[in-house]
Amino acid sequence: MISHPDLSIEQLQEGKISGFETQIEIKKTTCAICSANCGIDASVKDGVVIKVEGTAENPANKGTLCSKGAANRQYIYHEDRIRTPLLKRGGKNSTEFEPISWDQALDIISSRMLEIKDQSGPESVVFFSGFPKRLRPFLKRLAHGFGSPNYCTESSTCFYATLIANKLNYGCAGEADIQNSECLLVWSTNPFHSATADVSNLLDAIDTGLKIIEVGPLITPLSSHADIHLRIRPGTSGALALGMAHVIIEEGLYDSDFVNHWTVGFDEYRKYTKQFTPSATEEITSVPAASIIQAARLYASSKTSSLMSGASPTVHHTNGVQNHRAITALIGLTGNFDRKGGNRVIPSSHYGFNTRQDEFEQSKPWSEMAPRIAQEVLPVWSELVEQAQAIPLPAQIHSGKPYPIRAMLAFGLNYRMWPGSDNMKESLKKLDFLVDIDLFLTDSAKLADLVLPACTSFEKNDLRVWSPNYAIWTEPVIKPVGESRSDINIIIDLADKLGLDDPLLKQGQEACLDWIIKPSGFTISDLKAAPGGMFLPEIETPFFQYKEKGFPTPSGKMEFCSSILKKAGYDALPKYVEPKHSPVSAPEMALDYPLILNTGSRLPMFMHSRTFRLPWTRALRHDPMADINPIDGERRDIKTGDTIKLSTHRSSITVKAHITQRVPPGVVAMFHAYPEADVNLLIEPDYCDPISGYPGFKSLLCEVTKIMDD
Ligand SMILES: Nc1nc2c(c(=O)[nH]1)N[C@H]1C(S)=C(S)[C@@H](COP(=O)(O)OP(=O)(O)OC[C@H]3O[C@@H](n4cnc5c(=O)[nH]c(N)nc54)[C@H](O)[C@@H]3O)O[C@H]1N2
Ligand SMILES: Nc1nc2c(c(=O)[nH]1)N[C@H]1C(S)=C(S)[C@@H](COP(=O)(O)OP(=O)(O)OC[C@H]3O[C@@H](n4cnc5c(=O)[nH]c(N)nc54)[C@H](O)[C@@H]3O)O[C@H]1N2
Ligand code: SF4
Ligand SMILES: [Mo]
Repeated sequence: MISHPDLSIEQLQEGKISGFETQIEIKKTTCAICSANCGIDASVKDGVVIKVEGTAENPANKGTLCSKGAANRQYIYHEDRIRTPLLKRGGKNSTEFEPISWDQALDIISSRMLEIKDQSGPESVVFFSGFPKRLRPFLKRLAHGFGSPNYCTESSTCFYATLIANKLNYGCAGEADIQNSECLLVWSTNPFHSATADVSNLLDAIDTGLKIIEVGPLITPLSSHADIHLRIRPGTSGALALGMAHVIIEEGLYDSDFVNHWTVGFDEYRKYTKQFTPSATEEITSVPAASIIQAARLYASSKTSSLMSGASPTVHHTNGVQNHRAITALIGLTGNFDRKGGNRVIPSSHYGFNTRQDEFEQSKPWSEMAPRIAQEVLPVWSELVEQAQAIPLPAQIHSGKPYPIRAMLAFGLNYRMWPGSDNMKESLKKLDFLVDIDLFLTDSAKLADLVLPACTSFEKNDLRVWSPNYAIWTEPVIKPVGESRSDINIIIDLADKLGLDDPLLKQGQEACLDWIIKPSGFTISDLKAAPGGMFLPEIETPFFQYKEKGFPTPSGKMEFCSSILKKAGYDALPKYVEPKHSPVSAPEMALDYPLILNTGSRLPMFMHSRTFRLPWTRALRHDPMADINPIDGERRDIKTGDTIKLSTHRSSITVKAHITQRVPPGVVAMFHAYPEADVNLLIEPDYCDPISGYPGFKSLLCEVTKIMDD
């Protein structure tokens, strides 16, 4: 059949148009460069992806792709892709590898892991997942089956600290019900850069009258749509939230019915907020008092208001959990918890609906395993998060206390994720056995004794569900590059080699997923019938669930004063303390390092460490650049493009200057994970929040100086 009679074969080929004439076939898959997992139409010819486009019928990305997604072919076929298992030759410091077979590799891994388990206990082996998400339930099950409590992930810097804050306040988290809201308080998240697929819905809601209050030091694409933008000094969110609460309480704008019936600790909280007058709050946060009052009134007196915050910017501070508690306390204070147009409670899992994921992954109770890494020093983390905290991992590797950590099986390890990344790198060299499974031979993979090749989303099966009810099961659209394999299949094969008697894992990925999603009422077979994805029956989640069941906190109510924090010896109220290193808390240090360093605010073309190597995305911002306000640039005679030294009291890196109003005066912003200018070298390994263990990536002290060309 001729599909395009008006075009010549040359034209069809040049346009990479699918059809009989060109032998180009469109196959459905997803992009896994970030967690949005946009639907992709991959044009495949002779087993090679020759073009990628967004899937039009996918309700999440609606046919669009971002700059990173458009560069997927450079990602899949990059020369750094690992093509076979690799065994290190010539000792720890060597970077020479020899290709070996999968059988040899899995034999070596299982025998070394079992030997170390025998000698030092299963807890001495760590199971780690970096940014990759979908393998996690399988990896945790493998860790617990092996007997190790030390399954940990990149979530040691992402999302869980906000979850902890929400659990302390409410026992659970509530998502912004934007479509039904009159006012949206966007507290430090920039979806235009970090979640591009979500932006069209947000813009639609703004078009139909949604009021926006944006909180954040940086100017973002949202700022031009915002009714109010509070350009806060980094690390002072807690004070701003308490200041808004002060206005709301003093002006009687709070929901007294909710507060009286459903909260504990309100009197202490009310008393505490008294000191956060608008002018005192301005003094701390740099936000004008009048704007604080205006924002508090708009948020509290709109008929419905919701709060949207990011997974990390409010908690990448040494005072992060308490800051985030203060922010989300505003939801309860104004009666916007679990109501239409407020913040609603929806089932949480990697799959977006009710599943048996928890049962699947926690295959052994904590009481039957050794304590997790840093369990004693982070009791609240250990009580509220069902995995180990990875940030203190290098400290335990170095000290061997309370027990030695000797081996690590890591999927997607990037030592530049850790504050004091050189310290993490050194600790990895001390391990007796390190395995890294990655797509690319990264600087971290080069430290491993054995490296295994993982494959991309284009080369494997995957289950993905977009909230609230669109799901896809993908088949591989091309053969795996080289001998690479899917992470989940690697885990399943390893479980077998390790002799784990796990009847579920033995049945393979599909059977495991079917077991996990059983409560949803659909199966993988159902999804196979719809290659581009399908709508599932929408689950009605009722509002005001707490009125039936109470809050899942120790008191059964929302806790302005947290009983869990009190028991663990922390402040029960969401008390504001300065970041450990700020111009206020460390004036001596600020003499030499007067600027505030804010690291890792997202740039649209970079995804942590992953897309620097892609020519298209790298070309959009070739050099590592620090954003500096014109006032600070002028004072130091620094112009855009100048080579500068960005320093903290710990270390310094060389970058280019980018003079921009995007950052307020006194603040320097720098993206993280650049291989040649790693900003995490500038941060102390223990510069962390005492409750969550999260690093203070977004508020510390620095200086920039021009490097004179010879
Ligand atoms: N392109 C791209 N997208 C990504 C990622 C990526 O690396 N690249 N990473 C993904 C991941 S893992 C995450 S966690 C999300 C994060 O994505 P977002 O939640 O959007 O977080 P950021 O971009 O770090 O910061 C958003 C805003 O927070 C504000 N902010 C920064 N510091 C402070 C502060 O100290 N106080 C206050 N109140 N506000 C502050 C700034 O104004 C900034 O614009 O992005 C995800 N999406
Ligand atoms: N200074 C500073 N540091 C930060 C942050 C910050 O804002 N500032 N943000 C923090 C946050 S929020 C996060 S989430 C972390 C991100 O933490 P990282 O884990 O460092 O994230 P990535 O660099 O995206 O991915 C890690 C590795 O996973 C590999 N990988 C990708 N896909 C796959 C796959 O399917 N399988 C396997 N096996 N490997 C894969 C990649 O190639 C890469 O080498 O960084 C944190 N670090
Ligand atoms: S937002 Fe971009 S990188 Fe993320 S999944 Fe979509 S296309 Fe891929
Ligand atoms: Mo993150």
